[in-house]
Amino acid sequence: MTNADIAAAFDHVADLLEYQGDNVFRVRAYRNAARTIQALVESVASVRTDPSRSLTDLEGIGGDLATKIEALLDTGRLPLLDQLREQVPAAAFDLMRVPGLGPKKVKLLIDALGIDSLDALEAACRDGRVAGVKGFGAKTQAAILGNIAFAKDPANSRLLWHDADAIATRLLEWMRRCPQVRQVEGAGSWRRGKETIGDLDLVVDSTDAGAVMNHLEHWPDAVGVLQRGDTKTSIRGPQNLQIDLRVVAAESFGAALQYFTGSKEHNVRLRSLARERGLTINEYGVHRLADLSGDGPARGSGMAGRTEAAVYEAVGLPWIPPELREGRDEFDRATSGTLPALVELADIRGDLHMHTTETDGEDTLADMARAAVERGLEYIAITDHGQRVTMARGLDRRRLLAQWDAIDRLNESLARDGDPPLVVLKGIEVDMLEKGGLDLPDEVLARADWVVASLHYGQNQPRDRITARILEAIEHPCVRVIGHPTGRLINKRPAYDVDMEAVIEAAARTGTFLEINANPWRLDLDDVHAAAARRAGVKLVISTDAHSIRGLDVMRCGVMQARRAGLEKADVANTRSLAELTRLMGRG
Ligand code: DGT
Ligand code: CA
Ligand code: CA
Ligand code: ZN
Repeated sequence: MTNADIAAAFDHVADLLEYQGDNVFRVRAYRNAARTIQALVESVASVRTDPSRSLTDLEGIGGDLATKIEALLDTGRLPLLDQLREQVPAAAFDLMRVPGLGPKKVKLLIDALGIDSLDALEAACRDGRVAGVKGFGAKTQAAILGNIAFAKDPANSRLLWHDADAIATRLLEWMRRCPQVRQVEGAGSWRRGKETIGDLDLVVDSTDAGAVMNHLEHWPDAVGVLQRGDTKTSIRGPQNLQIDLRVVAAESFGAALQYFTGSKEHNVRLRSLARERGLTINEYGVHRLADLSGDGPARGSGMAGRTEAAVYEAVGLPWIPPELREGRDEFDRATSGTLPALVELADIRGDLHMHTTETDGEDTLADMARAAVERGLEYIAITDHGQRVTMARGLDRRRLLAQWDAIDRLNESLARDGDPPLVVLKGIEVDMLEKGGLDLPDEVLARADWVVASLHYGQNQPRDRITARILEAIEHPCVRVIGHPTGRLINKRPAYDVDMEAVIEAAARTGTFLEINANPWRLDLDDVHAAAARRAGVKLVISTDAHSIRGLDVMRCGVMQARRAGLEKADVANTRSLAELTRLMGRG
């Protein structure tokens, strides 16, 4: 049982309790516990076995939940979950995977129409029965139909990069402990930093494939062996992730790493470039076509293969960063010598979107500031929600001004002994209202250091309405950045319908920034849109949208998405010092 498995079990309990109409506090306790465990860096099992610690030290874990975690660790089962599964119709869980259908709505549908599967729900939408259920209507029915397609698409069941990365990091550490492993690297979509991962690919340099494959199969987190050959094996790891391992000789390691990093589209282009030069590339190396016998290239007999750089060099190219290997414009840029120097985590100097306990954050203003100092940030903006977000106790004028007073005092105390280690900007995340306009008055926004405008409500409106709302915010003189501009949640909710070309054009014209939200579920703008924004001259801001201290640590996910977009340091506004950023905002 990994942290993710335990978190999933608690989330499942929360869903089923909510379905049954159980006490909201009990439901919330399970959800909070799931969140805590999901975000924990160390494994719950190691906290439990550490004699100096207790599971109940973890935020939101009391005695009862600790007992349940122990049961899960010991037996892999949770009796409460088994009971609930018997009480709640099996289809309920499938139906809850449809974006926008929470436990309560699912119960209404099951009770009213006897729906017993996703297909049955789809049929009930098509013949208009859903629209007749109390609380639903024709519009909701149409939205559900669209979202069923989303839930059924296998593209929406891939693992988040952030989750796969946690697994990859542990696995690489384990593999490096194998004496027969000379080099090991992760490849595939994980290395390219794609936002979701289908399976994890590892390439190992060793002369003893058998020993290496045995070592992998004995990884404590391995769940089972899927198939095994002479030099490759596939196992199932945590969270149902498939792991593919290939073992090659040292002279082929670079070629194999290049090949299995992909993407397929990139490799196809690379091979056709090679052919134009009378060469051929495969996972063993680069060969001259003229040298080939009828049997194809002999393993390891090629002209390059030991390193990736040598493989690219053999076709007259510089080494191309994995994040760019999607078969887009990377070959044009490589041949013309204009490959970008990609932005790095270390370039980031500030974080301009985060929440506190004043709204839906878990940590206080002072705690967030302290955590930012610990992470070496030079400035942060506190951007709690505006009043429209009632679910998060959004700030009205009075509470916002009180928070800004608190920020003034905090900055004074940070600066008391000379140069402040951190400057806290007085910010706000305003909501773009359904009917247009923002949820706080202009005279208040004019006093902010930093305004993020986001669209959280009315996401089902038609394209022209959504676009008009966002354009209006972009034109607003106080709005500095558009937060998570498409609103998508990976695997959970599709983007709203927006004319991104118009948004980018307006952002470029007005000097408004666009956000790359670093939350692993969002990563919005995505790589393609962020690249388009850069081409149009828009500056991006990479922000964590942290709702807790540990939420600050997802910055690297946002930087990865920015790298996939080909962004350089200069394209990202929060790589600048605060003084430079202020100038860039046209306020210096
Ligand atoms: P994923 O696992 O769906 O997230 O995506 P990838 O890119 O990791 O794909 P995967 O695991 O199927 O294969 C890893 C890399 O190996 C892929 O990016 C390119 C290379 N590769 C695998 N199969 C083929 C193939 O049939 N043709 C070519 N050209 N390359 C392949
Ligand atoms: Ca893969
Ligand atoms: Ca694979
Ligand atoms: Zn936010």
